[in-house]
Amino acid sequence: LFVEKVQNFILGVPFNLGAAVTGTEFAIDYLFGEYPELKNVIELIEPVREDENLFDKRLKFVNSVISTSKVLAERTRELVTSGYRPIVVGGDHSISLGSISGLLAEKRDAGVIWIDAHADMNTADTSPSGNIHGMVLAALMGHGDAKLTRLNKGNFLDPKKVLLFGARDLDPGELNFIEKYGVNLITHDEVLEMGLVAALEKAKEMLQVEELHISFDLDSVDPNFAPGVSVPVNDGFEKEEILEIFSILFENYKITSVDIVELNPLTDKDGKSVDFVKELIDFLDGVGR
Ligand code: EXY
Ligand code: MN
Ligand code: MN
Ligand code: MN
Repeated sequence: LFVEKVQNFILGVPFNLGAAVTGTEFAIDYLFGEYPELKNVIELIEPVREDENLFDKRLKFVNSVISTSKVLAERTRELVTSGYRPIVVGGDHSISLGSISGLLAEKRDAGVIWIDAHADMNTADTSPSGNIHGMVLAALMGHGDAKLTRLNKGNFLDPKKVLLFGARDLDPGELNFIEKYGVNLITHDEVLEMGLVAALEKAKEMLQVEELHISFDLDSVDPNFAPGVSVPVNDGFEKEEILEIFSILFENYKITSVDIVELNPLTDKDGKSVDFVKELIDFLDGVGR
């Protein structure tokens, strides 16, 4: 059986305005500084700074978030159409509005596994911060402010094709959303109870799709092992567990695309986080052939 060999194509998106804290805009420079060889393999998507004259505290930097995601969506779609597997390295999690919108334009039935301490499922009405990186998954499912939801032109994610994996800090509005729309959820506590392999078996039962996008937020890792993130939460996965999760997902699904987001150089210690991002890129490079 000829197995289609998908070639990875890495995009770097130095962006922080979805997080409204500084740091993730320097993540790609940080990565290049530690690993200069990556300069030859990562194509940059430059952030687009828009006038935020009507600065909306409920949707911080929404114009820049949308404009940057539009550029990323077009490039992601081009790469998927040309048979590549885009690996999108951020930058804060709001950029997934671009990567996943671009994917869905081409692969309408793809599912999404959201490996994250958070759900990123707030709307402008429920968000405690107004930071759009905490709203992006709700928007991709068609919920929230029209400025965010209209980007993927009605190609909304079906909640049944979304799985939150490893969540350990959910807001009340997000819990309501998960209940109301039937979003699949396996919390970090459940993973601890069941064990990782059993949890991934459950994930396979919940997420009945052929093609899968992995949206990996570095804050899903325990901050002791990856402190370099914008919104750290105690406890979390070990780095080896993340590699095991990726391995099993590649066995169980056709992985169309991957996000690796929220690397923040300003909070990293001894290069722990940037080293893990490199380890993950090397893993993907091996499996992508
Ligand atoms: N749930 C909180 C909020 O909506 O502001 C924190 C979100 C953090 C988002 C990071 C990217 O995962
Ligand atoms: Mn996130
Ligand atoms: Mn997070
Ligand atoms: Mn743990």
